[in-house]
Amino acid sequence: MNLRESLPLYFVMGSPNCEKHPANVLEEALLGGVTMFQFREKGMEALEGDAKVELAHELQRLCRKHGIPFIVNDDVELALLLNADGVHIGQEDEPIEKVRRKIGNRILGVSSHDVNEARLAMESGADYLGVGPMFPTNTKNDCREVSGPKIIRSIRTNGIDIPLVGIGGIHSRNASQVLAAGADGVAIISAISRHPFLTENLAQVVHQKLLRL
Ligand code: TZP
Ligand code: MG
Repeated sequence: MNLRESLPLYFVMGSPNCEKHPANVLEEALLGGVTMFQFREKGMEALEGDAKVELAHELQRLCRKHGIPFIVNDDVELALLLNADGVHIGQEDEPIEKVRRKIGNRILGVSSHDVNEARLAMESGADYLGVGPMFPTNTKNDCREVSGPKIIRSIRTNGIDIPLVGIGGIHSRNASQVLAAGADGVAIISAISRHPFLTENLAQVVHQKLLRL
């Protein structure tokens, strides 16, 4: 499947983001229409070791059942162990080329905060970019300054045309601004993990906006 088609509603989550069991949260979100999933087990009381592997495996099975890609945040060994569909890394993680050598042709996503980082990531072989934070968020405490959807517009006007999602503080009432700026989709943690039963609203907003573009 074409990667761009997997990006419209990209759900990112780990157990610290959930108020009930992550598998129940993901299942509800999948029924609501998420198109790709990233396992991001980070922050307070994040699981480690076998417990992390087991949860990842359980969530991967749900993604397989629903036919959507399963991406692992920043843990190449786990991604290879589970034969995940891809890996997402940040600017502070292992270099892009090194990760690419390890994961072969699996999907590689890279967080980028400005035009330079986006260009470098593209030239180094990223398959898609996560750009943000779009809006204020409480989910990530070491977040950079809010760049807003305008940073996506400037990435696009600078000729960087690889698949890209916005991330940070996105919900059903502001998602369309991110898509209008040139994103292929929105990456969301809390607006889904804390309200998975509302995912269908978000899916509707996203698909309507993308179809009209
Ligand atoms: N990277 C930039 S902002 C962010 C990440 C992982 C957090 C997004 O979480 P939320 O709850 O969708 O604002
Ligand atoms: Mg990281």
